Amino acid sequence: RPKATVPSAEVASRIALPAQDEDVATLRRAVVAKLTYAVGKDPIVANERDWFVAVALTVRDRIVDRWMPSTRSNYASGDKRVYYLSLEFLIGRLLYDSLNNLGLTDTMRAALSELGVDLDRLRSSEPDAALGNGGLGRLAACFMESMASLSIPAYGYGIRYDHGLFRQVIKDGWQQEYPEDWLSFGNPWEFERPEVEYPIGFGGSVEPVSEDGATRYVWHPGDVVDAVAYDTPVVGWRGRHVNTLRLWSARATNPLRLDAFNEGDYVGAHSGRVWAEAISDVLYPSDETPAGQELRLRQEYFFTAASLQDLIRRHLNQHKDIRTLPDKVAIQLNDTHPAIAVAELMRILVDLHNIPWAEAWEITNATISYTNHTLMPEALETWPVALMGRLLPRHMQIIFMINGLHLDSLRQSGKNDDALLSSVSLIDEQGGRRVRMGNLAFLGAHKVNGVSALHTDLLKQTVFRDFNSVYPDRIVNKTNGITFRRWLFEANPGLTRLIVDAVGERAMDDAGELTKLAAVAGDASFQEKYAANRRAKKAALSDLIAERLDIKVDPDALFDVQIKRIHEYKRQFLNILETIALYNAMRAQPQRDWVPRVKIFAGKAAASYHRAKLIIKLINDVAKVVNSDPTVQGKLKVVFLPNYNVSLAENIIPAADLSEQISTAGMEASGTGNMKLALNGGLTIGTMDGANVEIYDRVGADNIFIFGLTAAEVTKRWSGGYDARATLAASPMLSDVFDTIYSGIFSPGESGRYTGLLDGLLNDDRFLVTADFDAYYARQRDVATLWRNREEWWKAAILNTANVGFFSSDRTIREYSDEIWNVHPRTD
Ligand code: CGF
Ligand code: PLP
Repeated sequence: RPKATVPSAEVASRIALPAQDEDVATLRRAVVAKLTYAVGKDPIVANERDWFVAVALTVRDRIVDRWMPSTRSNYASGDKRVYYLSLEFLIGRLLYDSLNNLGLTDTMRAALSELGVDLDRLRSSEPDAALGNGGLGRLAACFMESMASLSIPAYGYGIRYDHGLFRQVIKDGWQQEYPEDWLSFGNPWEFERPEVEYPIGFGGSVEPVSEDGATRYVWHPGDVVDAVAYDTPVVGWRGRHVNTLRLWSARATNPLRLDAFNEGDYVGAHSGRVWAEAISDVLYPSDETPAGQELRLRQEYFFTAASLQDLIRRHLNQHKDIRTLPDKVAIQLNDTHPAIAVAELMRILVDLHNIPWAEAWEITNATISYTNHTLMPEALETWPVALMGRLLPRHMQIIFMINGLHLDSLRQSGKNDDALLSSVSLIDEQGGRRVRMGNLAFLGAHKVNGVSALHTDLLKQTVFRDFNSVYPDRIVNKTNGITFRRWLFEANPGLTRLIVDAVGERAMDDAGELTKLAAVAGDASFQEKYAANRRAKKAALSDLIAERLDIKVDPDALFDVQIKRIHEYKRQFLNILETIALYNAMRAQPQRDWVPRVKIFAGKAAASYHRAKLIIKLINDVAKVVNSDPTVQGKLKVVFLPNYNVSLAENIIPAADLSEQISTAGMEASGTGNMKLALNGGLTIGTMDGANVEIYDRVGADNIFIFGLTAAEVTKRWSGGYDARATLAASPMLSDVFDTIYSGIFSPGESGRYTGLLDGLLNDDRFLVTADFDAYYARQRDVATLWRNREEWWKAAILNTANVGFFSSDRTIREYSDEIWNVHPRTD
C-alpha cells in the first residue's frame, strides 16, 4: 500500500491551491478539454452521456477547488468533526445541485449553448443515485448538504451499493422489480481511494490472554473482507465549504484462488470473491421492516467498522490521544443500522488501546448519539444472540458485559422491578434470545432523538418509556428538515424568482425571510404570478404523464398528490377508497358541477410486501376504469406514476395543489415529503401525525385540512377492540365503495381479486382506514369548496410557502450542532 506523504505545515502553506475563475469562455474551454482528454471523445461525435460526463467532471474540478481548502482548514483549526453513519443516502442527481450551489448554473448553460448543447437535456442523462429507500435516506442526503452549507466539518459514511433501490415497472397494473444499475457508465462525481482500505473481520474465535495479572481478549476473525473507500465531495450553498461522503465497497482479500483456477475450477476460483463482495452488492429494499438476514448484519458491521477505523486513524494522526475522542469527534447513528458501533468502539478502546472498561464506556457514550425514526415494533431491529455470537463473537461478549454492568447498576440504585429491568435489557429473553439494537444504541448514546415533536413524545411514552424514566435527559427532539436548495431553488426556480422579487435575495440564505411573503399572500398580482408558475409546472407534469402513461390530464384540474413508499400505515388504501367514493358520486350525478381532479400516486412497495403490491394494483385498476368512463367527462383522472425517485419527486412536488399526508396518527414518525410539498405551496390534507402537527402549528388551521383520529384516540380505539364491521354498517358511503369493489368492476375476470384486501380491513383494521374514512371524505369536500374560491386558495398556498421556513434542514442541523454534537458552524 502506498504510504501517505505529509508535507510540513511550512511546505503545505507554499503549495497554493488553484484560483477560482469562472466566465462563460473559461467554462466552455474546460468542458471541451474534459470531453477530449478525460472522456476521450471528439466533440463532433460525442453523445449526450459523454457531454454529461464532461460537464460533471468540469463541475467536480470546481468543487475540488473548494474541497481542499475546506479540508486544510479543518486540520488547521483542529475543530471537532461530525461523522454521520447511515446505511442509506438517497442522493438523487448531483449535476444541478452542484451547479446551483456553486452559483454556476447560468454560466454553464451559456457555455454549453455556445457548444450547441442543452444543459436541461443533459440533466436527464444522469442516473438517479438511489442508495436509500425513502425518508431516512433522503434525510441523510439533505443533512449532508446542510452540514456543508453551514461549514460544519463533517463526513457521511455509508455503503457504495453496486445496485441501489430497484427500478419499479408497472405491468398490467402490477409492480415488478428490476435491478438498478446506476454505476453502469461509471460515476463522475466520486474518487476511488484504493489506498484507503481496512480489513473487516467476521466469525472466528476470541482468545483470552493473561498479561500482568489482567486478561486481554484477542479476536481472531475466521474471515476478512476489505473495505475500500470512494469519496464524493459534497458542496454547500454558495460553494463556501465542501465535505466528504465516504462510501465503502467490499473487496475480497483474496479475489482469485489460483490453485482452483489451475485445476480448471474457473467458477470455484472466484467463489470467495462473490461471497465477500456480496456485502456491497445490493441495498436492502425495505423501509419500515427490518431485513433480518445475516447479510444485512454483515453490511451493518462492515460499514460501521470501516468508518470507525477510518475516523480513529484520522483522530490519532491529528490529535495523538484516543482519550480526546469525544472532544474532537461526534458520531451520529442514523437509526439502529450502525448501532453495533457501540460495541465496536468499546472493542477498539478496551482490546486494542488498553483503556480501562469504565473509561472506555465514558468515551463511547460521550462520542455517540442516536436518531430513532420509527415506533413500529416490527421495525425495531433485533438479532438472534446465536447469529451475533457466530458472526461477531467478541462483540457479543462485549454486549453481555455492557448489559450485565448496566442491569447491576440499576439494581444497586434500587431499581429492582423485573418489568423495568427486562424492558431496558439489551437482550430480549422472550421467544429465542435476541439482541435489541435500539436498546444498545440508547444505552451507548449520550443523546437519543426523535424526528418530530409528536414522535419524540411518543418515544418517551412507548418504546423507551422505561429508559426515559432511568435517563430522563437523554431523549431530545430534532424535528426533521429538508434542504431548500434542492427542494425549492432547483425544483422550482420560477417560484424562487418570485420569492426573491417579493422579499429579497436574503431569502436564499435565511429561510426565516420567507415569512415576509405573508404580506403579499392576499395581493392579486402576486397571486396571479404564483398561480401562473404553478400552472406551468402542472403543464410540464401533464406532459410527463402523457409521455409515460399515455393519459391526458387537464393542467387546470386540482392535482391531488400522494407520493411516498407504499405502506399500509401511510394509507394509500384510504385515498383510493375515497377516489372510488367520489367516482360513485360523480356517476350518480354526472351533471353536478364537480371540481375536476387528478389523483396522482407514486411510490414503491417492498418486493415482499404483498398487500402493498395489491394496493398498487387496485390503484391501477381503478385508474383504468375511471379514466375511460365517459360519464365522468374527464373530471376525475387517476394516475400511478411508476418508479418514484428523487428526480420524479422534483417534477411532481412543484405541480401539486394538494398534499396527501394521511397516515394513521402516531405511525409516521415525521415525514419530509409533507415539508417539501408545503414549501412549494401544496395544501396538506392530513392527520395530526408526525411533522404534520408542526406544519399545522405554523401555517394555521385555515390553511391546512386536518381530519381523523388523533394519536391518543388511535390508542384508545385499539385498546377498546375496534370493530370495523360496525363502522362499515354505519357508513352508507363506505358500504357503497366496498360493494363497488366486491362487484368486480375493477377486476373483470377475477372478481375476488380484492376480497382478501377488504376482508382484511373488516377483520383487523390495524391502520384504522375504515374509522377515518367518513372524516376524510368530508374534508376532501372542504378542499373542493376552497378550490372554487381561487383567491382564498392561492392565499392559503402562499401562506404555506411563507410559514414553513422552520423546516429547513439548516435549522435541524443547527439544533443537532448545539444540543447534541457540540460543534459550531464556522465561517470560512
Ligand atoms: O424516516 C422514516 C422513513 N420511513 O424512512 N423511517 N424510518 N425508518 C419515517 O417513517 C418517516 O416518518 C421519517 O420522515 C423518515 C426520516 O426521519
Ligand atoms: N422518497 C423520495 C424519493 C423522497 O423524495 C421523499 C421525500 O421527499 C421520500 C421518499 C419520503 O417521503 P415521505 O416523507 O412522504 O414518506
